[in-house]
Amino acid sequence: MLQKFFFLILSLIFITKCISTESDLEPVGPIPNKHQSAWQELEYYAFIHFNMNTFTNKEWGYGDEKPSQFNPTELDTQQWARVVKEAGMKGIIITAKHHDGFCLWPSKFTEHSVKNSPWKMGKGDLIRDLSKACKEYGLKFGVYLSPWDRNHPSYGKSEYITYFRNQLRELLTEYGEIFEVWFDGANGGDGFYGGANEERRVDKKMYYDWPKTIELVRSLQPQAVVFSDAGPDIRWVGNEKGYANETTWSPIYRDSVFAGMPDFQRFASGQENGTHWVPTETDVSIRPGWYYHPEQDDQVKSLSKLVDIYYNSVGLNSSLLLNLPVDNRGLIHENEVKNLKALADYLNTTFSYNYSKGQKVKTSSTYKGYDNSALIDDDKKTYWASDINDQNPTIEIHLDNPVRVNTFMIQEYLPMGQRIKSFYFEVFTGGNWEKVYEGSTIGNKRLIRFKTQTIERARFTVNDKKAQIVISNIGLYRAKDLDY
Ligand code: FUL
Repeated sequence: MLQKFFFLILSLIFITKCISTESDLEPVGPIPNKHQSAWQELEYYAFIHFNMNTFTNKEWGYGDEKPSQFNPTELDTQQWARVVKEAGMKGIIITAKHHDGFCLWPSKFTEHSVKNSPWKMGKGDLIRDLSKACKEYGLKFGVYLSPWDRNHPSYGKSEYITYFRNQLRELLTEYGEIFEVWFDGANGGDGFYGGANEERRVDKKMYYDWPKTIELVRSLQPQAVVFSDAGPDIRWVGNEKGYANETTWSPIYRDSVFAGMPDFQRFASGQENGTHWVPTETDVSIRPGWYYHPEQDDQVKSLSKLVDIYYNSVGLNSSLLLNLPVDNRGLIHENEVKNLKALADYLNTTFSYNYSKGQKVKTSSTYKGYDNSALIDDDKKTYWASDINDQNPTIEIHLDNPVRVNTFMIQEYLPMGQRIKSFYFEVFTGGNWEKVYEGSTIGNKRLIRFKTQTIERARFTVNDKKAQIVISNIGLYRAKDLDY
């Protein structure tokens, strides 16, 4: 009898232990490392394409340009930093060297640089000026270094890789902290190549020996995230139009992809069961070209287009790298300044007031102590989790008084992995629930737009998920109506 009793007690202890370890909240799939997490907070930052092409009015220089052609007369990196800061962007990535090989810093390893240009009588260093301006304005600073070099005589041979890494070392050791290193997937083709004037194709997967170059970045700037089509830290969104995919998984089977691979687009959505955390970055230019062309002065993207891009990048689990083609005076053009400011005002007005704050939030379940008050505390580090057995978790906002809104925001708590596979969103108005949106993934941030209306409640429901959901924040906003 006593034996049976002991056996029962032991079994009970064993079962309770199993349940409690099984039910502890654990990440699902890959998660961001600390540098990726810091990058994820930036959301919106500037690309600046300014280099030899600005003066030759081209998009891709052949590599035979003369340093004497680089001659900005009013170059002012302080103006760039000020405009970017006032636009609400968090940093700048500059084309230190584009495909034509001209360097914006006086590299020791080539004569094809600012040191042989009339600008500042060859004494200038644009990378230094810009890194200082960024520091002064509290902006992050990043570099684009084109792997393809249509000027260099050794491009295509192993000597060029040494040259490329020497340049990278200069950029990563002489200009302070770098937040992102940007490697373009476009490489190999015809060019000047020191006078050879020929076509040089490279094996995009093998030629650059990327793992070694990435090791170099890690050793010199461990906090920097490395962008290329395929990562390792951040991947390309798959187009240059400013639009992430409706389904955007941050995980990807990273080791099966490489920069410049011809069919990269098929990875644009990421993979639900990917093995590595490699979130997307959406790069798009504010004008049709990446570089400044005077004939495009009246083609700066409008406020409504920029808003649309913002919602479809930042609001679709991506970040927005918006390119500003600095003009041939060396300034961000007035037309850009105007539209960037309009976007900043629009976003500030929209997101400065969260209508769900201080309201009643009801959730279909709550896991352990992860209380749903965390959803409206505007703190990304606190979160609510649904119960393991809750198949279709819901979050409902009950408003004290009806409000006129048109935007819903929701964020998954990324240190627990990306979990939501599909959802829908409803509003309660005039005594009925109305479904206003159906979607798939969430990730860092999902912004949902719907017709401006007065609502009494709002409800987010999960259709399908990888595991119990873990959400850090939600929000309800009213954006000014625009014509799209
Ligand atoms: C592309 C380049 O070829 C363009 O010139 C531009 O720099 C863009 C950001 O990436 O692949």
